[in-house]
Amino acid sequence: MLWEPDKESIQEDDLKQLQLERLQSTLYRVGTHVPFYRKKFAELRFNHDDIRSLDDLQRLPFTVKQDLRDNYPYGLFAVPLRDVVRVHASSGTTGQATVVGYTKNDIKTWSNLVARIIMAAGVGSNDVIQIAFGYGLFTGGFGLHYGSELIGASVIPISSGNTRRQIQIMQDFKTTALVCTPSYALILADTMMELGINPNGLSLRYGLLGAEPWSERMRQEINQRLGILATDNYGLSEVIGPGISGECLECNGLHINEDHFLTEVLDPLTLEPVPEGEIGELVITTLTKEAFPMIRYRTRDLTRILPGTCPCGRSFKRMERMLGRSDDMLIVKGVSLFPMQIEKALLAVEGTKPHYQIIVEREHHTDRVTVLVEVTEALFSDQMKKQQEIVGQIKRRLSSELGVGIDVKLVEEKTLERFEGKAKRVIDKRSY
Ligand code: DLL
Repeated sequence: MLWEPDKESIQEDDLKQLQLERLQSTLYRVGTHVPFYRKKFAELRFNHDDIRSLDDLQRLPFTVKQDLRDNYPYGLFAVPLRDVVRVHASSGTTGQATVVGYTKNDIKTWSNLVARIIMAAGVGSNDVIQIAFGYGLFTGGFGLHYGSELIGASVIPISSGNTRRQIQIMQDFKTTALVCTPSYALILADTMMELGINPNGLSLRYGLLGAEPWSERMRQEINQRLGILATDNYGLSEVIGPGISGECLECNGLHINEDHFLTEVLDPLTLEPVPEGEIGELVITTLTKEAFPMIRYRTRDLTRILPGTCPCGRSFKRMERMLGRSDDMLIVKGVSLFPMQIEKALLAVEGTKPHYQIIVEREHHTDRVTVLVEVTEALFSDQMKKQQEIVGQIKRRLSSELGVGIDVKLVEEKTLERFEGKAKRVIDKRSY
């Protein structure tokens, strides 16, 4: 089902025209109301009227996270604070927090976009949606909440944490759709097992998972263990929060809400567009936001645009599930690799669990990577020989897929840290 069928199946020419008009008005808005952009445009001798085609986008400056920090808290807002009805912020774990704002219209737009994502994931007005994302400055809880209410579903705003209570509520309130991070979905599955609760006895049917990278193998495990159909959805607070892109039931890439966001995939080093279909950094320009428009925001997230059309009827192009962030890229003996590639290789070996940690250390100017991975109880208590065999298998797979040697250690189930929000996979012990 499509939430806005006309808009979600728009023809390419109409979409391009709409994007151009919306881009022109966004540029007018920021050029007039945001000193940061006014200054940048003046430096480039750029006037918002200069945009004649979407290709002219490449003349525009980039916006990066540091620009948000430098303009903390409200410097990049394009409306006076009296028109702002909501503020969210990023946690600031890697630096100063960044603040974003929404007008009444922005909240409407946002709810609508999230409603599209929810419907694309198979969920509708008859569903009971349990939102286990944090409510607060993080955009996950409120973003999914407003979209869920808009489609007329019954919403349980339980927020994150308290896993046993989550399960109790799931049983009592007959939750049909779960909203959380993929890693938290696995914590729920583990806890159900500990409590002797069979997920098939619950009413759960769908999982709308996002906010962190995960692999196809992890999806299969979640689907199988919780008896659900899990889909991926993507977003970031600087751009709007959730609602930028999401998978339909084909589970083959995330449809981008292209009538509201212009996307580019660029080489993170040269900042030139990568050839069609190749992996690069996603750069997003908002087309309809009022309070906090973003021009060419460098997400640092790496993906590629998938070729072809989707049988679901949506005409919006699809991005592949995120490979990781360019900041998370590890360089080991000159080879660049991403945590997601490691996850893929690990989970392809029988007996491994989707709980792992990547430890990076620096020895004699070279990065050394050790992967700790949980394995099934049976395997862990098995003979040394069997364990060595598995380690060998994983190492061979990592080395053939990544082209570099990585140390592997098997650990007992439930020994690695669990996360109620986004999982932290990489522990970087390098001192620069
Ligand atoms: O995580 C927004 C969100 C909430 C998306 C709920 C989906 C569901 P931030 O906290 O600003 O916003 O973090 C954004 O998280 O740049 C990605 O690196 C990562 N991320 C978000 N969704 C996905 C995903 C929210 N589906 C950052 N796959 C982004 C991989 C994701 N990474």
